[in-house]
Amino acid sequence: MGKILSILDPVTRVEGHLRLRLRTSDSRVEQAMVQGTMYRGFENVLVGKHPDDARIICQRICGVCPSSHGIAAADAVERIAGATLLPNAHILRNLLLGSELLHSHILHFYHLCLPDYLQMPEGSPWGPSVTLDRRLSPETTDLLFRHYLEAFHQRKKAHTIGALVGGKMPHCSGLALGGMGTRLDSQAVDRLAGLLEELLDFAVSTMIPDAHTIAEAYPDYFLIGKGTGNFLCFGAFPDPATGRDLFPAGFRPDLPSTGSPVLPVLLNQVTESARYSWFRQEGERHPLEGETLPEREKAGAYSWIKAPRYHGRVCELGPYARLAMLGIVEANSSVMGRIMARVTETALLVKHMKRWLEQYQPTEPSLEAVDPPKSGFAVGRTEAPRGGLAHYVVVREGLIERYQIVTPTAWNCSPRDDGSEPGLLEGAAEGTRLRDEGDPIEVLRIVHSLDPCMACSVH
Ligand code: NFE
Ligand code: MG
Repeated sequence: MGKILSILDPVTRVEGHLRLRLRTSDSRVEQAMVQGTMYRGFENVLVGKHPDDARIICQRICGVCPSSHGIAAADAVERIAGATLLPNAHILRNLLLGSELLHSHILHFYHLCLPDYLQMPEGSPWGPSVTLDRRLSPETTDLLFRHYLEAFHQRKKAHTIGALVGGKMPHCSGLALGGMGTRLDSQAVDRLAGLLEELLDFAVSTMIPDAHTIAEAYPDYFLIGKGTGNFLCFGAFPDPATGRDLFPAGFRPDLPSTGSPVLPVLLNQVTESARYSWFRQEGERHPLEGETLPEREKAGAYSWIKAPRYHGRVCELGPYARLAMLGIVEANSSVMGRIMARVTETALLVKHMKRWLEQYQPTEPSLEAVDPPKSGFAVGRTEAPRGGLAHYVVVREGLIERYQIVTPTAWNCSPRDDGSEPGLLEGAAEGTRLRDEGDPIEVLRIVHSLDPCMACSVH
């Protein structure tokens, strides 16, 4: 059989603009090219701005993970200033970030991913439905569709937590240099406790069982869409008393090799390559020396996403990577492995959010104002819903001189690097066997398992 080139554009049920070029041969994906097709330029917008503006401007990178960007931006500037946070500030930021992960994970599982497996109702906004490889009975389909609708209400609860803690949602106003400008009164604490209880119940009694239902019907997807086995986490959710992160930073290479250790991660070992990106750049660059020089006509380039690598390795970031740092998963990732990791993390996180809320002291402050730094550099980091997020910031004479952002979707959906090594999603798709070369549902399921946010990736 000859070679077939298919172009999926736009890939739907992802945030932002993703084009996928597939070359298939003998019912296999021979080559996959993931393209971020929109340029945004936030890194250049930030140059020359006051360092305290970064936490506001960066939240506009995305409506799904604005608090992650705000926290990473604040963290970078606070590190330059040498600031430490009060326990209440850690608690409020953990609740803010946690609400974002909960909202995003429910959105992803029910509204972005489930329609790959479920026959949806005919007509707008559901149809046309996926037609290939549907394995669920009509009764199960009805049940999961009812949960699909219920999930909208659960997402609202997660957003309400973000609004109570951050002042508004999305793009919260409460994040301040040195902590949080918001405070919770006892009424707000009670309301948050109730919302968290309801979300825990939904995660445990509905979301996890629904994911098991899909996994039992599609067990072959534990072998489809495998990553490189290299996992990276930047760390987030510090304990208010000890500072120890719930999701620790780390690098776990070569899973599932036995005894693969969690190695310390050094953010200054990250490089970005732009050989196949529409940017003018010679060789690999450390983000603290990175530039954003768009060049749309560059020969051979095919994406607005740069290609981040750690020690030259193609790494996977996100819920699966976070559980790998905790030793909860020990195997390589896959389509179904990622889906199960995301729902597992949802329940785990709500339990810790309940605990942090109990530690909140309403009479204690949550902010110790910090003078914006005049000069210095630092890497701000956190764990966004889709994985580790790093903001590399240089300040000189009181203004931002350089701002480089490396997002989780840039790691997961990067183009090829200087060595022409495919990005994580590209590699996960290549080699996949297809039932129907004209309708590559397997690839769509691989894409969605990584929950791409192209808006973030092209920032
Ligand atoms: Ni736009 Fe984001 C998350 C970040 S993805 S959603 O999660 O950063 O790269
Ligand atoms: Mg960048």
